[in-house]
This record gives sequence, C-alpha cells and structure tokens, in this order.
Amino acid sequence: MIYNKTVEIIDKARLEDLQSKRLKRLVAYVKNNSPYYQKQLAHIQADDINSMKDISKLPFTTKEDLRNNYPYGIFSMPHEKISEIHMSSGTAGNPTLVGYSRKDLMLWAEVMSRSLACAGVHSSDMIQVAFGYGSFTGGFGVHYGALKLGATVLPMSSGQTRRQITLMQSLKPRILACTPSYALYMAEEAASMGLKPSDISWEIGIFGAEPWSEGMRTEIEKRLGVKAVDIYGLSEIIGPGVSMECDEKNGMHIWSDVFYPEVINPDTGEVLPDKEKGELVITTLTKQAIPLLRYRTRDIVSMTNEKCACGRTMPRISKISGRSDDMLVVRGINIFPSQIEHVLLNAAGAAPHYQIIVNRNSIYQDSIDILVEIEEQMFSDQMKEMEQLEAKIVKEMTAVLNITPKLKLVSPKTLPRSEGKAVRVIDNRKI
Ligand code: DLL
Repeated sequence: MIYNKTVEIIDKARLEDLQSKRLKRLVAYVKNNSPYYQKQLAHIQADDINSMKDISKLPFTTKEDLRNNYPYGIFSMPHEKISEIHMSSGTAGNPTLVGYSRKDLMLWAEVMSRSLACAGVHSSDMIQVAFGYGSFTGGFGVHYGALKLGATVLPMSSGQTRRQITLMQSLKPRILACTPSYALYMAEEAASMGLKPSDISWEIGIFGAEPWSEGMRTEIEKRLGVKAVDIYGLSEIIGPGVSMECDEKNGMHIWSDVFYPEVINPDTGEVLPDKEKGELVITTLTKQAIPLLRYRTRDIVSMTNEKCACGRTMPRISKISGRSDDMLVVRGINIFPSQIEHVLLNAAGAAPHYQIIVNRNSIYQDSIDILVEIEEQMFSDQMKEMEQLEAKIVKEMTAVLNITPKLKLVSPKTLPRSEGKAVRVIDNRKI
C-alpha cells in the first residue's frame, strides 16, 4: 500500500520544484536561527539557491560539527521549544544530541508510516516493536509511525526474549520490528522452546539499524517464516524512516521530498552519478529543531532514480555496504575504535596496543573480542592483579560502549606493530 500518494508517486519535475523551494527556505531559516549555520553561511544568501544544483554551494556538515557544538549550538530552535531529545551512540565524549519540535515528531510519524506501509503493514495489523526504547531512536520511531498508520503497537523494547515469544504466541502480531541480529536470536530461542516456523505469527519482519547481508535475510526468512525487509535511518537525520524497502526488495526508497540525498566521493566531496558507489549525504529539507545541510552519513551506498515496479518515484539506495570512517555497528550499537582506545589509555597497566576483532558466529550473532597488551611490569605481577585489571577494563568498556566485549590480556609486544596506519580492527563478518 502507498501511504502518501501525493508525494510517493510524484513526477520528477514536480518533486525537484518542491525540493528547490524547500532548500531556499531552509537556507534562510538556518541562517536566521542556528548560531552554527549563521557563521558557516556568512557568504551565502537564500537568493543564491534557485535550483537543486545550487546545493553544491552549501558546506557539508559532519558528526564532529554536531559534537563540537554540543549541546545546542547547531540547533535552529531554543531548547525550551524542543519536544523530545534523542542521542546517537558511538561517541567517547559528548554524545550526538538530536532534538525534535512537535512538527518534527509529526514528520517522523509521517515518514515512518510511509515506511511501514511500504513494508506491507496495514492499519489492522499489530506490530511487535523489539527495537530499544530510550535515547536510541529505533523503538520510538517505529512506535510513532505505527500509531499514525492506525496499527496496534506492542512496545516491547529489546530483551526478555522468552517473554517476547510467549506474547507473540498469544497475541499473534503479524509484524516484528527489531535489529536483524535480534531477529535471529529470537529465532534460535523460539526453536529451543520447540516452536516451528509455522508456529510463528510474524509474517513481515522490519529489520535495520545495523548492516546485514542477503545471506542473513535468507536465513531469517527461513528460520522465522517471515518476509524480511530493510529499514535505514540515523539519529542525526530523524532516526528510522529515512528509507525503506518495498516488496521488490531491490533498494530502499529514500523519502527525498524531505530528506534530499546525494552520493559523493568520500575523499574529494565530488557528487557521483546515479548507480556509482559512494558516501550518502542528506539534507533535511523541512526539519525545524535541528535541520542539517549536506550531512555526511559516512554510509556507503549507490543510488538509482530508475522507476521501481512498485510505482513509487522516490529514488532508491542500495543496502549499506560499508562506512567511510572506522565506525563499527555491532548488534545495532555504533562503536568507534577511539572509544575503546580512550578506556585503555585510562587503565593503568594496559599498554596502548590493542586489536579489535569482530566475529559473526553461525547464527549471525556478532561479538567483539579485544586483545590488549599489558605493560611489562604488570606482566610479572600476580595473577590476581591481572584478573582485577581485566575486570576493571571490561566494566569500563561496558559502560562506554553499551555492549560487553570479550577481553583478552596478552603478553607485552605480542600484537603486530605497523609502520603505517595501525590495523586496529579486524572485521571478520564479510558483510
Ligand atoms: O540506527 C536508526 C535506526 C533505528 C535505523 C532502527 C533503522 C532501524 P543510529 O543509532 O544513529 O540510528 O545509527 C545510524 O546505523 O549511519 C548506519 O551506519 C547504521 N544503520 C542504520 N540502519 C541500517 C541498515 C539508527 N538498515 C547508523 N543497514 C547508520 C545498515 C544501518 N546499517
């Protein structure tokens, strides 16, 4: 079902006209209201923006810019007027803070209802939301969209897996929304409870917040007996609901009347033609609280404007195939190696030599192993002290990363040294 026919099947010329009018208005708005953009756009006037081509005159915005202007420096609205605040994980110091006005929350509900309908959800459906609720955007985003669509929400958050499954058996929701790795964990748990795929009421699984491959899709579909579709988004833009796969399972429609996409060469900033792989950059055309110009998502995709068999004219992006920075997404949680380094540098006894190894086991559960060298003098000390050091680092890392890594202390000078860029991360997942 197409939720909003006036925009989802709009013809390209009208779409571009709408986008350029919005961009012009946006430039005037952020110049007037955001202390950060006031400085950045000192030499640009709204009158310089007359078509979408003129977007190239605007500067890029990065996660660093958000963090350097923490908490409200980049906002275009005084914080008293903000209705809701969320955060993105994956930063060692200041979190990436995002705010929503009432109108932004309505926009979020709108793009999420388009996304849910695009996945095949109807107003008569019940949606089990097993994305986390809290400062993470997953739970609330799906929740708001489901309410606007008129569906019934079962707000479970993640965790309490057996309870999720018993409730599924009694309430029979047709839709499940969670990370793909959690879906597989639920499949495993359901199997261990003696359930067969035919005992499972979910027919559609809406999965995202972390990278997942076609192989993983096939596996989830087989184990849970669902149609598995991909949802993409990021807190800085709005949360989930930036783009969504339709029945064709051939790219995710990006709601470009409100989130204008470009794909650039991450090294040069040059805009790439259709179908070429590069970094996704998004401009939020209508947001109020924290609109962003040309935000560098660091996610690697290719984009196509070719017509889709579903009838939607909104462009499609491919599955996310990687990142242009060193951020790792493990079980939906964003992790930067710098966060790990920060903990190690503050732990007496640990040397600043480490290696992060990410593995995906047979049921696609990701795990992080961290090998840390200990200092010479610590090495000759008591076993007990080593254990204490290990426990201390694991505790710190769990607090900072929101995920418990497996830590292994190794002898001094055993990790490989490098003469160029250190290879700190070994990602064995081959996504
Ligand atoms: O993960 C928002 C979200 C929630 C999306 C629920 C989908 C479903 P952040 O925590 O800010 O927001 O993390 C954003 O996660 O830049 C990608 O690198 C990664 N990511 C999100 N969706 C996908 C996906 C939410 N479908 C970062 N495939 C993004 C691959 C994804 N990576």
